[in-house]
Parts: sequence; structure tokens; C-alpha cells
Amino acid sequence: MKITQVEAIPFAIPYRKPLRFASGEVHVAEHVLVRVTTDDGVVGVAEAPPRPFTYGETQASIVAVIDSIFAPEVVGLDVVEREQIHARLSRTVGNPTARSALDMAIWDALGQSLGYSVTDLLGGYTDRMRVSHMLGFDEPAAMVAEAERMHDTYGITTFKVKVGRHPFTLDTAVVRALREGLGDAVELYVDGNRGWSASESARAMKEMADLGLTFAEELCPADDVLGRRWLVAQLDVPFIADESVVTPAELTREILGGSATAASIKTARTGFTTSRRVHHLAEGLGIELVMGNQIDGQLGSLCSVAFGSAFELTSRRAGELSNFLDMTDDLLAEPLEIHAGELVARSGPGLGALIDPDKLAHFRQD
Ligand code: MUC
Ligand code: MG
Repeated sequence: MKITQVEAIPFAIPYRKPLRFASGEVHVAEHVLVRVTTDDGVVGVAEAPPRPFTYGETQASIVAVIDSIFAPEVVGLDVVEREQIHARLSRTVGNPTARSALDMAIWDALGQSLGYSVTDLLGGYTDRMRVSHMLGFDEPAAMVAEAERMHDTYGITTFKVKVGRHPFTLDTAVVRALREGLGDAVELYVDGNRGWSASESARAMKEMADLGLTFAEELCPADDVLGRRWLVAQLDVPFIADESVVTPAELTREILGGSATAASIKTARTGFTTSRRVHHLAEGLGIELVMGNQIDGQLGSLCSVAFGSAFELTSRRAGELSNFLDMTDDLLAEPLEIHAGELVARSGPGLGALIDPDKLAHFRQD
């Protein structure tokens, strides 16, 4: 089960409509497919979504760091040597989605070699998650119509609403329209991607106090250290740290410092190995977790549901698993399907992800 080859293949698939949020927008999924081959003939896969506005990576930088630094570190190691692989990949700072895609492709290969699903290897708590859909910036009527379509077509009843615009009333009007349009049975929470100041966030949350929000996420920057503590202390809903907690140490600092009271796990940025560390830490700290979406394609969403369904804590809340629905196509031979508001993790072996060779040939950029 020794790793013989690592490939980083850039590909691009357009979105039907761009996703807009406070820190950027995405029109085309310019991702990188990572493929790991072992000497027993197994091929593990995962995808890396570059988010330059969040982590500084680009499609080209992901390919470069994998080809020039990460691949030479892991070729020759056995896929069971996960802590050795983790230690070697951790020698390079930054590059979270490149490192994570390689980590997850290795877990996929491990699962295939052993004949178990990744979910069972990680924890095997359940095989599915409820789905939360993320709504990007638009006019209130368009965002309500999209939420209604997601509800009626896929049975989705949890929505994360992107906020962080100026004036904040643009966003509070949307959340109010969603609550009025969809009723009290749906769950709503907001994600500011650091777009507001602490005081704007406080005013916006006061204005939405009657709307029954479940969470608030990353409304203002974690670097506004005292302002954020002041905000979090006055909220009566958990405040989710997302892009401010890429490592377990950052999560510890944010929670102990009073700058967050919950966290998002994104397998796109912490893979399976570090996501597991974040999960165990969160359990010890006694905070809630939400499986987040790094605007993943189907392969990335499959990785999220594989991890999220492995543990009780991550499967308790709906996971953000549906934004691949906005892509015009994908690489998976067998598409993911959301039914009755749920996405099922594949029974494996590994991730159960088969790449369609014709689609890869069509969308690859190299
Ligand atoms: C999220 O939860 O913030 C939007 C930008 C990004 O980096 O991730 C997404 C979703
Ligand atoms: Mg977020």
C-alpha cells in the first residue's frame, strides 16, 4: 500500500450563476483534482478548491506546492502511516486546501485498500447528514425564490444566508423576507465573511432578534480582537468561527479568548486528519460544530459528508453540502443526489468516488 505517484490536475467547470459573499465571488470552479496511486493498484482522489481571498492559494499555487513539495514528501510512504504523512505535510505552512486534498486522497486509497468506507474508518456514527443550503447575495425576492426551490425540489429546510453588505439593512431585509416567506419551520443562520465591523454586526443582530436565527458566523474579523469579544459576549446565539480557525490551535485561541462559541469544519481546508483533531478538540471544549462548505464540487461535498456522518457531533447539525447544485457539470461518474433534505455518504470502499474519464479530459486545464 505504498504511494507510488501523486498527480495534481487543474480543471475548470463554470457555475450556472455566480455565488457572491462579503469576501469575494466565484463564477467558475477552478479546482485541482488530486490523485494518489499506490503499488497495489489503488487510486485515491480528492479535490482542492482555491480560495485566494480566504487562504491565499490559487489553482497554480496548489499544483506547484503539490508537485514540488508535497508529492516528494509522501511518495514511498505506506497509506497507513497517516501521522508520518501528516507530520511531513505540516512542515510547510499555509497551503491548507492543497495539503487537505492530498490527505483526503490518501484516506480514499487507504479505505479502498482495506475495503472500508472512509466514514467507517473515521468513526462510522451514521451514513448521512441533513443538508443546509448556502444562499449568496441577491435581491430578497430572488433569495426567497432560490430557498423555496431548494425546499420544494430537495426537501432542504436549513439555510445559511450570506450577509456582510453595506448598509447592513440590505441583508437584514433578506433574512426577514426569508423568515416571512418560508415560515418558522425552517432554520436560518447568517455568515458575514468578516464584512461588518463589530458594532455593525451588533446592530444588525439586534434588528434580526425576532427572526429566530440559529447561529451567526464570522460577522466581523477575528483580528478586531476586543471588538469581536465584545460582540460575541452580547449574542444569544452561538457565534461560529470559520475562516479564523484553520488550525486546532487557532480554534483553541478563539474559543478561550471569547471570540467565538462554535466552529465550522471544512474538510477542504483541514482534510480528514486535521478535521478529526478539530472535532476531538471541539468535543473537549464543549462547543457546537457545523460542517461548512468551501464552495466544493461534488467530490469535495462527498468528502464533507463522509467526515460529517462519521461523528455524532458533526452529524447533529445540517451540513453545508449543496452548492455543487449550482455547477453546470462535475467530474463524478455517479452524481450526488440530495433526497428529502439529506445527503448519504457512500458505502465505499474509500470515498466511493469514480471520476468520469471523459469529463476529466473535457474539463482539465493542463
Ligand atoms: C463560507 O462559509 O464562508 C464562502 C467563502 C469561503 O471561503 O467559503 C465560503 C463559505
Ligand atoms: Mg463561513
